[in-house]
Amino acid sequence: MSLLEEMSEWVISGNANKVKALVEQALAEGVAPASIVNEGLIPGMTVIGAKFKVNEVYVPEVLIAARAMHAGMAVVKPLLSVSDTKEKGIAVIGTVKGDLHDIGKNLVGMMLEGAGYTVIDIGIDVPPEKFLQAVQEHKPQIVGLSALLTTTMTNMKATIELLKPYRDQVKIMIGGAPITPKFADEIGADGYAADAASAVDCANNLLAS
Ligand code: B12
Repeated sequence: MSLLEEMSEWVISGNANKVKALVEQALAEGVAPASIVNEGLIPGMTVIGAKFKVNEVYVPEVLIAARAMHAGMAVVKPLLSVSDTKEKGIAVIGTVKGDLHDIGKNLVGMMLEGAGYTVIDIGIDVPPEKFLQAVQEHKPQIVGLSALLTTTMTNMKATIELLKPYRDQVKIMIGGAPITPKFADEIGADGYAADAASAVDCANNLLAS
């Protein structure tokens, strides 16, 4: 098994120390930082995403794998030039106003990051105006809105309405336990995904469309 394949395996099994050590070893052996990310770290998260989608692994395993990936990223990130990674685009994500649930949103962020997106997480209880501000500041291609409460779902609609002037530049995807594809349609979102791995597919599809 090559060093990069071994790195992927340790991401999958969530061993942050091993991943960090292998990244350091790879750098010492002259492996390009971009190869470490694109051929070592991201493939590991991709496997975890696929397994999560079919219930072969669950939330804790995804969180542990993401932590291992981050341990490797922390070493290699300062050495990457912007053009080095297979940058997919910028995604701004947040949980809508009134809603404090962030476990699902964080998973979505990690999976997007694992898939090569630059993720700007603007947190929980985010009012529509703050999403607007983030769109103006970061110029993302994707905005992801999360809501876990039936009472806060309506704030997704308010956010989408406020982002109307930017709809030709940004695709909006939504998710959270109470969200349905029908609701996404009704409020004019571009996409919906039921879980974090599907969120990556959704973002990729939206950017390809
Ligand atoms: C953990 C939890 C909490 C924690 C949150 C901790 C945290 N840091 O997030 C705490 C204790 C703080 C909490 C508080 C409350 N909670 Co709560 N909570 C839950 C619980 C048990 C799990 C949610 C969770 O994390 N699931 C795991 C993650 C991985 O799943 P997920 O969030 O659905 O996310 C996945 C997908 O939905 C999707 N996704 C999520 N976001 C996005 C975004 C995008 C863009 C995309 C594409 C996809 C996507 O991908 C994710 C990963 O696969 C749920 C029950 C449940 N089964 O959902 C109740 C639940 C959501 N809570 C509920 C309630 C009522 C509350 C409170 C009002 C309780 C109270 N009386 O105080 C408060 C509200 C606080 C607030 N203002 O937000 C209700 C909501 C009922 C409703 N229909 O509105 C639920 C359903 C429990 C219940 N059966 O009554 N809660």
